[in-house]
Amino acid sequence: MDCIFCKIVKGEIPSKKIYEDEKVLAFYDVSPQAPVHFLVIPKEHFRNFRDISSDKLEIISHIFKVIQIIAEQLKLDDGLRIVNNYGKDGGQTVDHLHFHVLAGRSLNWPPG
Ligand code: DGP
Repeated sequence: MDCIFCKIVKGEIPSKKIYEDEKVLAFYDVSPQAPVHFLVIPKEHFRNFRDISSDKLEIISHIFKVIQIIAEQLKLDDGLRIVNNYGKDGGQTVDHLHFHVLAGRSLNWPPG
């Protein structure tokens, strides 16, 4: 499958990894929008959050557990933002489910 993030999971495209286990990979975004900006992805290919069948939804809680672990490791105690862009209007550009985690500066709300 021609998916950039599947290639990152397989090591075919290099990435700056923060965390990895059997289900999930976290790595720094190539185009950071904040001093800290990383992505957390399932290793299994889901196109987006709506592509996850009910019996596999536990991957979402696992991803949030991983974000808790990384927030602790990186000491992101002043706050952070978790973002999932979905579809054309949501600004999704890579069709492999991913959560952005942004931190290290005060973030604007609402987003543009
Ligand atoms: P989104 O617009 O929500 O689909 O975000 C996709 C993000 O993926 C975007 O912030 C840039 C990042 N990205 C795309 N290609 C690569 C890559 O090859 N390596 C890394 N580290 N990040 C990538």
